[in-house]
Amino acid sequence: MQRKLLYQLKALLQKNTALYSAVYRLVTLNADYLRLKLGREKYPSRFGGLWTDGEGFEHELSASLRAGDITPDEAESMKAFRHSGALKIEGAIPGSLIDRYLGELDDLRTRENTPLMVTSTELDGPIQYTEDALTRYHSIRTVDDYFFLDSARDILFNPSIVRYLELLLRRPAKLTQSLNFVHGSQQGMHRDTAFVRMNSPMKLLGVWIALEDVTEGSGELIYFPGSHGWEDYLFSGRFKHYDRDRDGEQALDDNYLWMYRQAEQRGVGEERFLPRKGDVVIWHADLAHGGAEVSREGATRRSLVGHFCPQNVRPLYAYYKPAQRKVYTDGDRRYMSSYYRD
Ligand SMILES: O=C(O)CCC(=O)C(=O)O
Repeated sequence: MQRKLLYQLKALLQKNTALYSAVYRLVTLNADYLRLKLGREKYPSRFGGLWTDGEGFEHELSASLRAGDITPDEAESMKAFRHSGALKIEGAIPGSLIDRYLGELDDLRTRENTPLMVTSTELDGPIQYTEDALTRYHSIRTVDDYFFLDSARDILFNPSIVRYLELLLRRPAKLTQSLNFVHGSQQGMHRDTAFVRMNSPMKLLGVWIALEDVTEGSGELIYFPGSHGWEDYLFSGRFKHYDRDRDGEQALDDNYLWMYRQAEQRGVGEERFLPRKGDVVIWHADLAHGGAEVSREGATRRSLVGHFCPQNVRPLYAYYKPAQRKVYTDGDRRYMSSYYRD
């Protein structure tokens, strides 16, 4: 009921973009983001960024090295991330943990009345997991299985991942969503800032974990290196995130074509991620990425993606689905979900 009212109010406000924008800013206000917007820290994007994007990067990195807060190897990784928008960690997750997770996930999926939900670009909203759904819909993914499975949390909060998340975010990280794929997503090139919406849009990181060796033709992850540094793409001339009701379907195609035009103009080619089981890539909120075409029919590409933000940032679903605002804890791990609650 509360949600229906919120949606009606939103639809009404969206008729006036300037008014909607003002109300949106007020409702989703984030102190950290406000500080960024007031310009005390300088970033290429008008929506702020991570410290690795900032003007003071070299200076801050040297200070961290001097203070012993970061190792020389980690400092090199920060430089690589600033440059390319991606950071790879080889062999981060033990195979035995992945096998335990896949086994537990299978048990949960096949349980009568499984609580697990799946989403697809072809569906309007989440539906209950069925084996049939996994092959019937395009880009199907099981969402937020960490809500039920310790093993999923053990993977997503693996110490090597958490260390890099916290180096990049400079705060404890909060998990807000996960996607488990059996097959390649074949998702078009996009920036997460368009769809994984936060009240500080650039304070977001994607973590992609290979659950098996990934081979060419299986719909491998592709990305445009350095695209996190390209200019902002504005939906409805103002917003960093996409909203179907506000921006319309055409905006998605325009955004997709813009990405390829940018790459062409800048002479940037697609990079393919062909990891071994247990390898991880962490990407920047604005890195253009997607899933390549599956050219070998039936090939699997088992993977798990997590989207993280710092603890002082909120995903937008906390506003339009207030019942999903709760932050859960498991030791020092923090997570939320837009699909499930206790
Ligand atoms: O795994 C993929 O193919 C793409 C995943 C993705 O785009 C995302 O999680 O943002």
